[in-house]
Amino acid sequence: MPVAVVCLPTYNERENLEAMLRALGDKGVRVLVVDDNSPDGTGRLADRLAAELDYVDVLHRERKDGLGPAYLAGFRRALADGADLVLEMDCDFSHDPDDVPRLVAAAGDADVVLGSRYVPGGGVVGNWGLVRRVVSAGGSWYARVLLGAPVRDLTGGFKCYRRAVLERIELDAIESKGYAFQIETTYRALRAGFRVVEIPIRFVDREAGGSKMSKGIVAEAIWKVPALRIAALTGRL
Ligand SMILES: Nc1nc2c(ncn2[C@@H]2O[C@H](COP(=O)(O)OP(=O)(O)OP(=O)(O)O)[C@@H](O)[C@H]2O)c(=O)[nH]1
Ligand SMILES: [Mg+2]
Repeated sequence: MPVAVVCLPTYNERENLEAMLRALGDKGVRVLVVDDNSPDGTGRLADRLAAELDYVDVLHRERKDGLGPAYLAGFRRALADGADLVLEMDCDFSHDPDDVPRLVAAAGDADVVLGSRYVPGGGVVGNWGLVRRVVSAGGSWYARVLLGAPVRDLTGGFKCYRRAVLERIELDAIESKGYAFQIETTYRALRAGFRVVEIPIRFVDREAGGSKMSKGIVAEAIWKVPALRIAALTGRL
């Protein structure tokens, strides 16, 4: 059995964390909570749960610094701890813990597995407004066209990487923080020749806790995508 570590970034997820950790308990994975010193005490709750649940570890960071840096810190820790597979997942139940074994299984045959909303069988469920839907679907379309990447869902954050991918894609060079982080990691994997597959997921809008989406995250993705393309065309990526 490969050692699979789910990196679970949290910022003010007190209402979701315990249920999420317990739901992951029978999935055959370890969980690494990466908390950015959440003002709501998520980090303390994570420590308490880690003391009880032997499959849970916690990485504390000093301040909120965006999803990308939190994931990079989590990836490095997971690799150092011997992970064969490293997963990304949100803590707000938008990603269904029951889908985790499907991502892990699909990694038997692929280097990167993307939980995808935009392949047949996938979708967005719940009360996402028109703006969120257009930003999400439009963002994936924009990135796919500009990068020429044969991937339908480039902005999703439910992913599974084989260890070799994270060892190869120059984590130190990644500065993206939001959606752009998801685009950049998948694009780097494709550029390095890794096999990327998409499996359908149903993405559910969060019910508890607040969104950390911001205009800055969208703006970063808008300029970062052409910047990535230029870096690739000029041999820097
Ligand atoms: N450690 C850390 N986690 C973060 C940060 N920003 C967001 N997260 C976590 O990353 C996951 C995804 O963030 P969300 O707020 O759900 O962002 P989103 O999914 O784009 O937006 P909504 O779900 O629509 O609100 C959640 O588990 C958040 O708690 C951050 O700066 N640091
Ligand atoms: Mg979310």
